Amino acid sequence: MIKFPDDFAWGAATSGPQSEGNFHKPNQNVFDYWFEKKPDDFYDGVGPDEASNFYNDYQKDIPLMAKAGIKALRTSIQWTRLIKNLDTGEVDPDGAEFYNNVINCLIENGIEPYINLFHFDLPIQLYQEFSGWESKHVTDLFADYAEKCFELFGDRVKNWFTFNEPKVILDGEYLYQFHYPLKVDGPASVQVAYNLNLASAKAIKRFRAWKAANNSDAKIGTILNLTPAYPASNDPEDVKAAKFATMWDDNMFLDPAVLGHFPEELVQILDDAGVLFQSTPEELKLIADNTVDVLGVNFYHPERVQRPSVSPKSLQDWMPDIYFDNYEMPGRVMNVDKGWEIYPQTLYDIAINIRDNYKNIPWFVSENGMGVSREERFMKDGVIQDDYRINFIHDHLVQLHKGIEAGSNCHGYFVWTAIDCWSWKNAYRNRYGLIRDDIHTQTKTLKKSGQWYAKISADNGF
Ligand code: BGP
Repeated sequence: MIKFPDDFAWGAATSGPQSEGNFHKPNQNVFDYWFEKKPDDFYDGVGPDEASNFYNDYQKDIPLMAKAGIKALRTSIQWTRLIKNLDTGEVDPDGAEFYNNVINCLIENGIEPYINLFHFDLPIQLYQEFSGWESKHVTDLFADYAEKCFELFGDRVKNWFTFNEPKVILDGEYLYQFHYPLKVDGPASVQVAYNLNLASAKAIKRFRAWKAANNSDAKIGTILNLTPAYPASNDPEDVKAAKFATMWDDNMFLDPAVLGHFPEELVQILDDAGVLFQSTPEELKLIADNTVDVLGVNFYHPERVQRPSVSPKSLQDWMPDIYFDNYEMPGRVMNVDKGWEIYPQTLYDIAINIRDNYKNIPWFVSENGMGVSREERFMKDGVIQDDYRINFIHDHLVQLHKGIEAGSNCHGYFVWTAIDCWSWKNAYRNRYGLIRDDIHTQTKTLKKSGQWYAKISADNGF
């Protein structure tokens, strides 16, 4: 039997914009705005308006999550729901009441709230007025909003997170056009990466001040999607390409968050290319002084990399992928629906990397899961028979356990996701939940994986 540490958190993750639905929300985020303008950009023309109706259903949904063995839920507060006036920071009383109710309901059901402050959902107004994360002013507005959250909910929330997957903001919004504003601007993506690190550090600084004044024992962290790049061969050119990909994809956020500084080699490359971010010594000190207590790691698939096929383009066209090409490893195991490789061993490699190179900081798997389309195919007697998901989670947990046995300081595993939820451009194409949501009737039922998860959570292993 594989046993996890006694205090191991068996959790699940979701986010405000993907679960709540837009009921009574005073402001629009970039996705709400984009959907209103171009609904056809979204799978089946389905937007975030209803999502999984958590806003109306949380009192039913949360006990169901408890039934699936979920003892900690990571979700996010929506900036556009909590803050009514984005210029003055005035709180919306309905928004505050909703999050108070959700947090209380989680605690009453024995579920520890893990609260994240930003899950891709920039208020559109801040994009229109200030160009969003391109602006340092927005980093101050974010810190103001974060502080409001600590004040309102900090008496009960012990685990806070500043951002979910900041790297995806670069990819989606500034490089590969899958999130609004759908720009292609490599140099801007470098500044945005820096500003997101700065925003996180500013929020952490406010948190520490709030914590000291309130005698709190809460912790704060950030959530990164780590996709360590494996080189196609031992050839130095492939190894160099993989090294750059890991620095760009992972270390640009991981190093400042945990070590307090940007990777020197990456800074040099960006400087040589003439695209280094604008920084000040005061900001760099702020980042150095405000590293995280804990790290959340989202993991879905590894990255396979080889040397770039074309020589670097002119500086005007600077894009991070001029230094590497992605490559599909022959014989790889695939999740065909998602187009993602399945390679659980990476979780072990991540565990060892954190142990050896990142101060063995406390961390947890903040997302891991399997998205499958048309899951009704697997319905039998009203229950989705998702053995593929059980196998996926099982195999990742085996590798994670190996990492813990080797001394890595991992204290939890959160499945993406609790209840099938709306996914950005993909809407409901791929389902990830331990609990099925019939979106036509908003009926929610445990899948076979939910029943299995309840057992491993109760047994603290399998
Ligand atoms: C992560 C996000 C989640 C979730 C998940 C699944 O990157 O943090 O919000 O959506 O990926 O990916 P997708 O929904 O694109 O299938």
